[in-house]
Amino acid sequence: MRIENAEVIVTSPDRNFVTLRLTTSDGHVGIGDATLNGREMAVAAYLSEHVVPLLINRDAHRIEDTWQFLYRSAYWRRGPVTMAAIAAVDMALWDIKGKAAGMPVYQLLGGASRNGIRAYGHASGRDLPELFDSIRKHQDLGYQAIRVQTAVPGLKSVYGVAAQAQSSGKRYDYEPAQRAALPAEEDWDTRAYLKHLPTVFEAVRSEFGEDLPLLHDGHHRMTPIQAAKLGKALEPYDLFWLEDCTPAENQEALRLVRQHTTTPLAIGEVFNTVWDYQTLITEQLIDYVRSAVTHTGGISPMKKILDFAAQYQIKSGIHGPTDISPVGMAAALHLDLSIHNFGIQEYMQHGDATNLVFEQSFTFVDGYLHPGDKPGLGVELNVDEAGKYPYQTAYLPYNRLHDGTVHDW
Ligand code: EZ4
Ligand code: CO
Repeated sequence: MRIENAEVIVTSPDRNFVTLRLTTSDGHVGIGDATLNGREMAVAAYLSEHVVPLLINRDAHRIEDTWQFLYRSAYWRRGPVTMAAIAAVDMALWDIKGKAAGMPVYQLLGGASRNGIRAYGHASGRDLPELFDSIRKHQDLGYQAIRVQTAVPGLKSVYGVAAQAQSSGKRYDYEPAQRAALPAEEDWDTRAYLKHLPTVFEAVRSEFGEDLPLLHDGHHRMTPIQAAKLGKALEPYDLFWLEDCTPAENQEALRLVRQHTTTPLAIGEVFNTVWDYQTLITEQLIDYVRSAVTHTGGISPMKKILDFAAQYQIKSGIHGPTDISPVGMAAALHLDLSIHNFGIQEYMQHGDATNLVFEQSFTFVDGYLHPGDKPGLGVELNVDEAGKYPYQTAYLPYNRLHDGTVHDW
């Protein structure tokens, strides 16, 4: 089974997506997600200029060999652009293998280890009534675990809070990079945030009770000692996890955080290889691995990272914002269903236009996702529909402190 054709398709239904589409000599079509939010065209060029020519005539069954070839033959290793490009190839080859075998990918990974995949959704609000309303809306959609993000008094706009105004006047859902020629500037004040956030969790617990699993994302904005302080302050509210509390490049930072708090820690959405987790996993400094399959080289290396993590009782919390396409989401779901150390899956729902471009067979019922039983990944790209939405320049926002210093967003 030879790879006969490889195409890179960039489409922008609700936001930009990069998809690799492979066709084999016997007519199987496989797709993989290569979307890197705000840097999409770099991955598209990496694929079309440097990877596509290497794929033609390769044996489509040799997933591991192709992965090692693309990783090692480039000489230059790691990095989000490279690893997203390799991820797309890996996913597309798993999709093809599943179709050739007549099995969903999770069966090829060892079969189901559970009946369904518990997902968490993103609730947010500028004030408590808006936040409570958002939590209730997510519960109505079936979510049984909820991430809580709120505005901070004195700050104009903060990551994770929906319905803030953006320059175009359109609703800004914080998550798609904004379609504009330049990135939006937001403001930040860690002291104000640390003071405010525990009061929000106090209010949410008294409104919704002690049973609802709650999560929070610090989005890399704290120093280790600030993160330690927040982890301690949130202990009474029994979080499922505190995510990305410090900039993730410095693994040693988590030692200090860990010494001070029993709030479970999740990290890694900006990571792209197992090496980014080496200290975190072997020293048991985290509880959940946050990588996206799309940004970590695909299903093959992600399974290895999660198997490594399992030896240390660390579980999965695979990244699933809307900048992961439905293809990358399906890849995550096949892994989630098959591995033993599944923790939780992030699931933000895509918009209607995206759902027409990517025909999906995964389901979300009563808070639980399932990848479905179609052979392969179970997502098909509608090329005609994709063609209606050309790429649009879009950037993620960035932060400045009150004195004008650039800060982590
Ligand atoms: O900001 O994926 O946990 N989810 C997140 C996401 C990230 C986006 C950046 O592209 O932190 O919302
Ligand atoms: Co996050």
